[in-house]
Amino acid sequence: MLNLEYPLTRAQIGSYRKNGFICLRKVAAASDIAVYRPKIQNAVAKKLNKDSASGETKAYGRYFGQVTNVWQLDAGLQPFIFAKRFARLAAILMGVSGVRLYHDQALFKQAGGRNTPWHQDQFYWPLDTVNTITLWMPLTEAPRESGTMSFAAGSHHEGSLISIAISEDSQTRFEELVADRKYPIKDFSLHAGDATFHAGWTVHSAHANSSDATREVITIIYYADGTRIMDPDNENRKVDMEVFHPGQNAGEVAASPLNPLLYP
Ligand SMILES: O=C(O)CCC(=O)C(=O)O
Repeated sequence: MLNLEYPLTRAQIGSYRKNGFICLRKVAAASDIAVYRPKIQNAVAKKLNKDSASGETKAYGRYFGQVTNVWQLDAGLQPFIFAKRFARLAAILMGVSGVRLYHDQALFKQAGGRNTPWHQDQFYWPLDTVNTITLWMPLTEAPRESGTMSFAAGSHHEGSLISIAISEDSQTRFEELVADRKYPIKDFSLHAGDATFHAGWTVHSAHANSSDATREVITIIYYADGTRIMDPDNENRKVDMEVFHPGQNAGEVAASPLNPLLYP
């Protein structure tokens, strides 16, 4: 199923561009989840155990366990992370002819895990484009109370709204901004294999996990092929440039070996 095209209507594409997010059902089949979920779980368990044994702390540990680029930890995950079915959706929703992988992230929020504060992703990314998008897909049933995402509709049109990293401060400041600007807030209950897509500048957060199971999610982040690396103007962007575009410099087309062309 990963090579089959997912049909998108004009209305869905229009809705994504207007609102800065969309929820699509059955983006991955139950059979795909059955194959790749255990591999993602293994990658997460190995990496998080290793990090806690070495005393390494994760920046987002308060909100979720985060493991980046699972495709590098297990080559058996490449068919899933590199799936043309997913990358094509990213390209069509953004209206670009090709997309590259920025990185993937497994985001496992444990039962009882707190809400993910409001933020804008692109604050972290040294990418000189508005054409960035994240696929966020649960690997299990994901009712709202397990920690699904909330989106501020239309907020992506403004670009950077507050230059701030994800924190209790970003929660307070974006909460005020969302209320002031009266952005409608939308969230979804998802099934395994459903996905939301959101733009890099869409203001978003995620609910706390008040269920009794870990919220298992894989995200895949894409950007338009041909995008250049900007001069990193904050420490996060500098680190991301070094980690996700190794050996590359500002001004170059972002296309390191970690950024394969996934579509077309
Ligand atoms: O999964 C979460 O709790 C937050 C994820 C997020 O903010 C993102 O993928 O952009």
